Amino acid sequence: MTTLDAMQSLSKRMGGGAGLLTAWVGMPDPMVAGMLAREDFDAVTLDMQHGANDIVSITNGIAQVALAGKPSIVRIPVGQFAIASRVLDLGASAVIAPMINSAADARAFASFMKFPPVGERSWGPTIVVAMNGQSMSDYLSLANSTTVSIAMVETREALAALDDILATPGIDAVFVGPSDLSIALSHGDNVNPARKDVADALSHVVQRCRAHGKSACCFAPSPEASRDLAKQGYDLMAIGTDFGALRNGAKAQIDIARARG
Ligand code: 3PY
Ligand code: MG
Repeated sequence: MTTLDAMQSLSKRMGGGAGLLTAWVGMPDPMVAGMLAREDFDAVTLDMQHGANDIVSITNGIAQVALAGKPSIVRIPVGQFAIASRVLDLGASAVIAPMINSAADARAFASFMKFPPVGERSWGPTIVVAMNGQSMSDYLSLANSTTVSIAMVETREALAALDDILATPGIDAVFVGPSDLSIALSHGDNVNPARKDVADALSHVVQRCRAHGKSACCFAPSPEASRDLAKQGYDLMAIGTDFGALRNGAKAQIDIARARG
C-alpha cells in the first residue's frame, strides 16, 4: 500500500459500521506509535489531550505510522482548533476534538479542518504532499473529503446538541468519550464507562449518526464491549491505551513469575 493509500484508507473505510480498531498512544517516543502501527490495528491515534505528545512527537509519530502503512489520527487539546490544521499539514488522516458541546463548537472545529467553501483551513500542506506524493492541486481537491473531522460527545450539553453537531457541515463523525460522559451523567459522582446509562447513550449516538449519514466512533468501555458496539454499527473504536497495554503486560508477567505452585 502506498503512503497516499494508507492516509486515505480511513475516510474510505469509515461509514456503514466498519468496526475499525485504533491504537491509542500517549507516549511521545515515535517508536511506540510505529510499533503499535505494526500490530493489527486499522489506525493509530496520537493523543495530545491527556497523553504526553507535543507537535514534535506528533510529527515523528505520524511519519512512523505512515512507514508502517497505516493512517494516523490525532486528538487535539480542548478548544485548540488551530492545532487541527497543523496536524493535517503533518499528514494526519483525521482529528478528534474533545468536548464539542454545541453547534458553535462544531462549526469552529470544522472551520480549521476544511478548506473553503466548507471551512477556512489555511493553505500549507508542504509536508504531507512530500510524504504522500500528491500534487498540490490534487491535495486541494481531495483534502476535504479524505481528512476526517471527529467531534467528541462526552457531556450532557453535547448529547442535547447531538443532532445540531451532526448536521454541521464539515463534521464527518462523532466520538463518544464514555469516561467523561459517565462523570457528567452521574453529576460528578463516579467515573464508570461501563455503566448502563453510558451504554444507552452509546446506542443512541450510533442511531443518530446513522440518521445523519455520519460515522460513529468511541473509546470502547472494554475490548469485550467493542464487539457489541461494532455490531451496533460503530465505525471506529479505541480499545485501550499504550500505557494500559504496558502496565497490563508487565503485571501479567510479574503474576506468572511470582505464582506459587
Ligand atoms: C473519555 O472517555 O472521556 C475519553 O475522552 C476517552 O478518551
Ligand atoms: Mg474525555
